[in-house]
Amino acid sequence: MPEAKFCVGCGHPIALMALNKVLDEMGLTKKAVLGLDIGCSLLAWNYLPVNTFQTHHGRVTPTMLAFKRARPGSICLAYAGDGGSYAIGWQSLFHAARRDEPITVIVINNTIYAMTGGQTAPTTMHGEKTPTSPNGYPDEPFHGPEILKDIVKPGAYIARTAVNDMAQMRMFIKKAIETQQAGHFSLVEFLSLCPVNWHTNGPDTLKFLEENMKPVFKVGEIAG
Ligand SMILES: Cc1ncc(C[n+]2csc(CCOP(=O)(O)OP(=O)(O)O)c2C)c(N)n1
Ligand code: SF4
Repeated sequence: MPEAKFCVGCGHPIALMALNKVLDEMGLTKKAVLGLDIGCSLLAWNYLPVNTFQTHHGRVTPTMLAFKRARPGSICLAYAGDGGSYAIGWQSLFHAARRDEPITVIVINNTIYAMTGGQTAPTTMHGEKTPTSPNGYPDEPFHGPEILKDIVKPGAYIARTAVNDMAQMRMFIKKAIETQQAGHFSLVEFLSLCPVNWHTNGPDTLKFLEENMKPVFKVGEIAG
């Protein structure tokens, strides 16, 4: 396993390890293609023993659905941050979900644009302080999975989990991949950790996830 490029305490590698475990258990490691968006997700390029494909910011969903059309037997995973998914990439993600494209989208929600220094994202919570909301973000956050629930077709699967619940992460990822195998769209959002931009120590990082994020972003199965 190559040396991790993620910061100490980051949530990305935890989500990726859960994904790796599920792919291994399902015997799909060789069939999987992990598409990476721009942002800290790109640090996964050589992290798992799966083929990866680097895309432009916000364009991982259309790229991976094109890959799926070209290679229907592959397991196509579009892996992106909340900024890449719900801001610049939202139009592509929304229409892929509406058309029931058989791919699996993985969204890492750390409530900010982490790679560029912690600026506000669509998921930034009311009152949250960031470099671009120093007095606290005045708006409400965007709930991508809940919006998609209303436009997906029967058979699609949408869920939200958190990186401090390994059993739930693995269960939801497995169901999402099975959904893709059955020919439908799936998305799992992961509530993640970014101690570097949150400026939190270990205990406070988990506290932010449990006490600030989980009451705002409810974990569980949302569609399917
Ligand atoms: C078209 C384009 N606009 C802006 C950027 C600059 N940029 C690089 S990473 C990033 C933020 C990524 O945030 P997010 O998608 O939430 O992922 P995270 O880093 O938090 O995992 C931005 C805006 C870019 N690379 N390309
Ligand atoms: S900046 Fe945040 S999201 Fe990016 S690698 Fe570091 S801890 Fe992880």
